[in-house]
Amino acid sequence: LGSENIDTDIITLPRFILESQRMHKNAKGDFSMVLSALQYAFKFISQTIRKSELIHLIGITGDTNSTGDQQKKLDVLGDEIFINAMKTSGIIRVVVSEEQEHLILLEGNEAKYAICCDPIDGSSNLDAGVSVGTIVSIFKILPGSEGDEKDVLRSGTEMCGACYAMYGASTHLMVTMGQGVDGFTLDNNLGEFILTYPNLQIPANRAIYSVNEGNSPYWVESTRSFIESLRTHKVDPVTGAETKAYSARYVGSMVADVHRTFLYGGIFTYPSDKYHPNGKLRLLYEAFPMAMLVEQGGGKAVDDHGVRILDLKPTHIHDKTSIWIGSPNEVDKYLMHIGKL
Ligand code: AHM
Ligand code: MG
Repeated sequence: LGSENIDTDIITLPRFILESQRMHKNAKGDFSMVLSALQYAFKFISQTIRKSELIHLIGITGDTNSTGDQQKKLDVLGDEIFINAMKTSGIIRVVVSEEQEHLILLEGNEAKYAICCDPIDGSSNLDAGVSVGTIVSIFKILPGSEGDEKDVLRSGTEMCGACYAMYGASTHLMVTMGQGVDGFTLDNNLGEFILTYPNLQIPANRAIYSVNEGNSPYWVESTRSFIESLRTHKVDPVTGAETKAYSARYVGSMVADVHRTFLYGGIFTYPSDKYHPNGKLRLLYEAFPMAMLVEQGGGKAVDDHGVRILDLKPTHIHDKTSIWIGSPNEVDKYLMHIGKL
């Protein structure tokens, strides 16, 4: 590239945060401090994952986490990096992490925000170098609270923001503060996230479905028949018009599968089945943040019964839910199939 091709007026995440803050007259800059701590965590985890093989961090530790999964060394490290980064904010008092059985109170910080996170989601893919990510939901601490479970055991509609970072060929960061979704790409040389997807909108339709089809013998009938209908080549009996069967795509990292769905359209699901009666994904730090981001981008997210994900309310910090998420028209097809539309 000649120097004349270099864009010298890029929007970095700090600039974006400052400009958004100026547009909101009452903003005190608190949310900026939260985002700044988060982006530091994402950069640190991104760097650590990229050099993991070289510094022998792949492989299992032998311990299990709160939900019984085997922990990877990188899971442990990602969790540590994340929690320490939240301490630097000064205003995040509560942290819920997939890797910690109990909620963490950051006593030295003011009781203003609560963060729920999956520090490294999709970690079964790590040793193969396949994309993983960090998923985060953000709540404001309730008035009068010094920080405890009731600050996060709330409906998804009460979140004030959500984001995920995906550590793929590049590191992407998708953020919502409740007014649309903006996407950033990490420039490793500058060490900054650069605005690359302003006001991201999910395509309204796309013939792609994403599910672990290996679980199909254990699905309930409505899930089985719906996925079957997507796989069917259809011919209109009157017009003869043909509709091709959907394509299947499944990475096995929720962040990567939802990110692709966000950019290309389609539907991603982890439904309930015989062995996962409430699905597999966690409400507070997997389903909620992804549902808020996708809704803010014009998409939809519901559970097996057609209930809007953001209207659910956890009773325990590690609760799970089934989820159907993606393009509005694709999720509507599922809702029609189960008679909820
Ligand atoms: P993890 O948080 O332990 O990594 O598990 C969550 C992951 C999701 O990223 C992904 O959608 C799902 O598990 C894949 O599960 P499966 O291997 O059963 O298809
Ligand atoms: Mg996870």
